[in-house]
Amino acid sequence: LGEVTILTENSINVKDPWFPRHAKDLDNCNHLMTKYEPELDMNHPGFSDKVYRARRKDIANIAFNYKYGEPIPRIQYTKEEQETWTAVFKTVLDLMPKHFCAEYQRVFALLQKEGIFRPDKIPQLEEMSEFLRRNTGFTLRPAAGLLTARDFLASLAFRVFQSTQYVRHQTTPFHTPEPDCIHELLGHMPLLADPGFAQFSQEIGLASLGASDAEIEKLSTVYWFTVEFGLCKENGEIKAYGAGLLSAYGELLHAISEKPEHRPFDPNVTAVQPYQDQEYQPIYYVAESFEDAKDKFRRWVSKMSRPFEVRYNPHTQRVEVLDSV
Ligand code: NLE
Ligand code: FE2
Repeated sequence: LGEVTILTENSINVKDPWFPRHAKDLDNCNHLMTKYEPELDMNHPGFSDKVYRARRKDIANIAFNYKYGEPIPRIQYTKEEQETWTAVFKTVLDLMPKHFCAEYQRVFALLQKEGIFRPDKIPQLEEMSEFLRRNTGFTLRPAAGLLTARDFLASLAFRVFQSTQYVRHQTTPFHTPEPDCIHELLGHMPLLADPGFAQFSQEIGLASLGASDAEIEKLSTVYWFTVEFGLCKENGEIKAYGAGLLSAYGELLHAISEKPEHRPFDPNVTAVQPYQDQEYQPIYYVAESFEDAKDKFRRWVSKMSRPFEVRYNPHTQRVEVLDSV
């Protein structure tokens, strides 16, 4: 008989789990969830659109072939794709002054000033990656679609954000259940250039390295109710900071209306709140501020069961594993 390895019920070697130790190892962290693929999901607006499906395949191949350190290939977006961008961009301009958090608005103005955010042109991931690097050290990698939570969260530990590069189907400009580059660019990118938010994102990522499947589930639930659908207070008013709200105008208006429930963000409670990703959320969690969310998150994460601690070294882009705690 061969060697005996100790496995948890989820096939993770608890003594010595594999996880990426260097940003280069993210070349192996691109496992996809298949539930939203236009090829497989009959309800996808692109299911019966052959041209759209072929386009998605071509763009997905860029992500499959991508290797650490390479520039992200540019995409020639079509006229239809640019029009979809323009439509969403205009709704952001309308809603932003009243409903988006201040940190978002600050970076948005900077992106406009640098000519990266314009109503008539989808930004290239490479230029956005360069912008983020200059602001918080975050960089982008192209992703072919919705990744597994484990792979996606791991990349955040290295201040790497895995971003899709295709555009949602033109028949559904104002809401899509799956990520697309409009959601990534208008929803996620401005806040990834904010230092406090970037750090919060990285801390979720660091907590996920070598975590059990049950813990990954909790971390991705916290991620869902904060980074994707979070609300926060600002001078007594409720503002949106979750990317899934900033890029989808229907859901944003729903989130700040009287219809859904607003609960205070508390990782102990939020982490076990079931969620669905097909329709608008019935519950949103409201943070006092990013600082407060970070503090609460740190206190909660320190109670996780992982038998070691990790630290990111930005000089080497390596995660160092510290001795058992
Ligand atoms: N519903 C968002 C949008 O339409 O932009 C995307 C959410 C991805 C988790
Ligand atoms: Fe997202």
